[in-house]
Amino acid sequence: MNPAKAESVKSGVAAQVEKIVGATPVSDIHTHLYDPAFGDLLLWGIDDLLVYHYLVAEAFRYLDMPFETFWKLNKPQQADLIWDTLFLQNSPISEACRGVLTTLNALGLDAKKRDLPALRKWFADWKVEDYITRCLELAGVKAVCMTNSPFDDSERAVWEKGFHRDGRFTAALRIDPLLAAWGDTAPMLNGWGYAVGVSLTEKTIAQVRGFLADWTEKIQARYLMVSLGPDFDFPADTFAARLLEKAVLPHCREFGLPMALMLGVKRQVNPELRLAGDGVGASKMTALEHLCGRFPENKFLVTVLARENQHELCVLARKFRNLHVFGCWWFTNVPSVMEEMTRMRLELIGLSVTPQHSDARVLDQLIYKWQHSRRLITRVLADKYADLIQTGWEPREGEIERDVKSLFGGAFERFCV
Ligand code: RAT
Ligand code: ZN
Repeated sequence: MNPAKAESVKSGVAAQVEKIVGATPVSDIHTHLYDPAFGDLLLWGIDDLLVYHYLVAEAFRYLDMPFETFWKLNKPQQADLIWDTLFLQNSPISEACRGVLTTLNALGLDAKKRDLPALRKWFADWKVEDYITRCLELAGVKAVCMTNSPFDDSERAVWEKGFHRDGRFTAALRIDPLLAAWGDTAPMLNGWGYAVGVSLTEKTIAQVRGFLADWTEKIQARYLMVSLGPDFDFPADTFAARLLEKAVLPHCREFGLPMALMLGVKRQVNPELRLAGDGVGASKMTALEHLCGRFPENKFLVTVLARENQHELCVLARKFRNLHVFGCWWFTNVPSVMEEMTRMRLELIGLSVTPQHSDARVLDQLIYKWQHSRRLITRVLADKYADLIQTGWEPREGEIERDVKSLFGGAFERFCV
């Protein structure tokens, strides 16, 4: 192909990629959103957008008030303070601040007036059912997977009572306390009728499996999930490693479900920040190597928090087909790191990856998380196709559509079956 022709094919393909990425609905495989039947647990609206823990952490970069004073404020007061600190006293440059503005803009609101009371008034007129549909539409999201913890009292009560499911919200069974704090969790299981002891006898393991089976069925879990700290190792003589091996992975095999491992979170580095107080540390990727190698019948959905673990994760995915890499999680969900990760993943494992999940905690965040991600994925994909065009290969429109569908949920679905 002569250079002029190549350039024109590249720009044609770039336009197609932009159109297709914009129009392809995504299945958001990890969020902290809830089916509307959970009532107030589903967060939405301007105050919840502003008190998002990503913004709380950023506001304390500037505030000098004691943490306790902040936590004593009610939600609108906290939101006022964050708005003032991060949007008025300083320009809202960070990714989480920018996200609020992207969201408001997409909703047709004029944030540059800097009129928080007017924004509040606009949100107050919405009914949650309509607002869910509006946000999903604007975000181009067809389904969201919740994070469902039987260890959360308010959430458990709703499941136990039973409710009519909204088909757009699927479930994932989150089991952090089981693996990370067995000493505290065993008495809870006892209280719920599962006769476990602290030591992991056969009987206790059977009871833990009974608990997992009951909750998997109750919530119709699509997968199980846990976040683990940088110190997690496997094999190891720890409750986490032994429970994973003896109870959780056999359960996943029995039910044909993947196990999601979210690796590298250092919980409560600064407890005074509460939910905003977690940090990051590099994980031992050999633990994952051993898990994938020792349990070929298990499927592992994996995201890692530390930037320095990303390359090793991609290389492991080249070795183990029971490993599916997903998402730019939390501190990696910023354009500079996401760009690097997305390029690296496509270069090392092609389209057999789910490049992003939203991790939205507030419904409206779906809008910005997916607008920002789509923009970045468009750029990276168009670049990758341009490299192919340089070789004389020409991607066809139907092929681009197929590829984008894979990235937006298709590859995940195929991995799960
Ligand atoms: O990104 C977040 O909102 C974090 O607080 C975590 O919830 C993390 O995503 C997790 O699932 O542990
Ligand atoms: Zn999360």
